[in-house]
Amino acid sequence: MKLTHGLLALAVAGMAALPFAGPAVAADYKDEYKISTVVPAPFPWGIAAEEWAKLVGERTNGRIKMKVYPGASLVAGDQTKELPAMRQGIIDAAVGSTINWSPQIKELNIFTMPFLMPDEAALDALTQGPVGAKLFELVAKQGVVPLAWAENGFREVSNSKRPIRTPEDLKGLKMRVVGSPLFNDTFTALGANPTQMSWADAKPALSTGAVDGQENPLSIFRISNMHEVGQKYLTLWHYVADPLIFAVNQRAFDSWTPEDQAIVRQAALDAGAHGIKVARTGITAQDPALINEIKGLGVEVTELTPEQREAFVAATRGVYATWKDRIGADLVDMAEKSVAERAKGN
Ligand code: X2X
Repeated sequence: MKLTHGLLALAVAGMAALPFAGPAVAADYKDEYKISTVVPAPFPWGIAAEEWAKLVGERTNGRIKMKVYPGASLVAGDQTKELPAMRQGIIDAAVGSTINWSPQIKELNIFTMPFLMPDEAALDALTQGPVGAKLFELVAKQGVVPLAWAENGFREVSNSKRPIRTPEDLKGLKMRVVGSPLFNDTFTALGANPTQMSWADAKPALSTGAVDGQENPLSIFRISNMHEVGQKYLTLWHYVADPLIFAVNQRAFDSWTPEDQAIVRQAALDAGAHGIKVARTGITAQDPALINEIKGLGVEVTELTPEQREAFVAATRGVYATWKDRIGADLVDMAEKSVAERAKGN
């Protein structure tokens, strides 16, 4: 059948009008949105990302399909390239550690400031307070939309040589660290020999003895079976913690309807709350199940007295002062105030 010019024009106009006929149609959407993480479920981090994908799928009736790609596989294992890759749209979304994004956003080093956050309430005071709001502004400037926080956790130190009870015990130990030169400065100040390497390289380096030790949350220590690669000594010193940020590439986010944007944001908040709960299970004196499990694997766990911990604080004060300037004294002051107010129970 031959269409007259008039009819054809009508048909074209009709097609062009379609996207404006109502909320953006699912046909505008990608078949799949890729979420990058470093570790998969059952790590609390992977659980948080899987929960996000699941809730988004359910609540959008499948309009938005998200899939988790762990192992930083979308950036060939180089976890410190995750944020730029998301900015460029090579990956659509991520649940990323502040450590891994700190090469691009120096202010995220705030969570790596040695002994700034004494407990979970302090960590919450930062992420949920003015510091967290400021950091989300900075993340947004990178061309990605930050949505919610989750948690990798307080990072404890382990090694294959001896128990660590004093800074002297770290002397000469080769330590694997990642993401930020602040880690190098901290471990150097403590007399150790730090080496930057990705998570993908960490376990092989520990198993061959190329490095003696590492630092990571207890969930990572346990689930990745660090005891099998010689990590016989573990010290609970809670010196830093890395929260996780849920974020989406700006163009991907903008392509969704406001309704779907709200669903994705709320799903991130809900998945983050769930992930934080999982991340905090079993790692305290009141609820030591995970610590006991690790002890049961033959790992010698050292819990520092407040005096012993103070020696590590003292040894890293110079690093703290240097990095306060680098991060920005205003932001660090704001963080210290948030932590202090939390301590007063405000
Ligand atoms: O590489 C690590 O140590 C890990 C898994 O904790 C992070 O990605 C920050």
